[in-house]
Amino acid sequence: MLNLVLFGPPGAGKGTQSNLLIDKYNLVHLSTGDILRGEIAAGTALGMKAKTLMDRGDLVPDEVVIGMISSKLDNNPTAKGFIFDGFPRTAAQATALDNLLAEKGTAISAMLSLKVEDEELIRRLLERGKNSGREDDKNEEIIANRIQEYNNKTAPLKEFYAAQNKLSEIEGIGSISDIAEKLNEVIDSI
Ligand code: B4P
Repeated sequence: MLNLVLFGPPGAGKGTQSNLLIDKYNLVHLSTGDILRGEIAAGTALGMKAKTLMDRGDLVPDEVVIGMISSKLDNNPTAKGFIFDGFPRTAAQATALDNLLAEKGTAISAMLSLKVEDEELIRRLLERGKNSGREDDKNEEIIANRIQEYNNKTAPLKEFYAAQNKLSEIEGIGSISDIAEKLNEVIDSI
């Protein structure tokens, strides 16, 4: 199986690049952000609880997102592989993911980490916020909180995957197709 973690700060292009990779490599896309926004749109209890946190730019509790990923893995028994987009975001999530995949006799193949400077992240997210309807894209203070959550809780996961020899860092500034090409090169070398 080919199991990829697409990693990077908010607005780095994880969702954008995942959409290109799923077609090329025939993988199942698991975006915890998209799954949570689906719960909000459906008005579930989980969605309502997550909305307050997401609108502030805070992370949703580990047990919630780990449970969501666990059931998505169970629901896709014949997948050729997965792209984890926006997951894991904490050390507890990374350990849980390793355990869930080990139970299925597989593992993460690589972490692809997109590097983008803060000013460009803020520019992209405010631009998206003009049309996305996402509360967390609308104001700079909330975007700054998302970047801080990333730096405090998520960025250290690079070390977790580097220790397993699975980390590749890719420049995330440039055209979407140029970045996709660089990701393809790394994946083809796995
Ligand atoms: P996510 O949905 O994961 O969103 P993201 O970090 O905003 O986005 P991404 O990096 O995918 O950006 P995109 O490609 O869209 O998270 C949202 C919230 O959900 C979190 O804050 C948290 O509250 C919660 N959550 C999700 N997962 C969680 C977890 N595991 N644990 C706890 N909480 C969790 O790109 C952004 C914009 O840039 C787009 O408009 C795109 O068009 C543009 N863009 C992309 N590439 C570009 C390029 N090369 N050049 C110019 N623009 C580009």
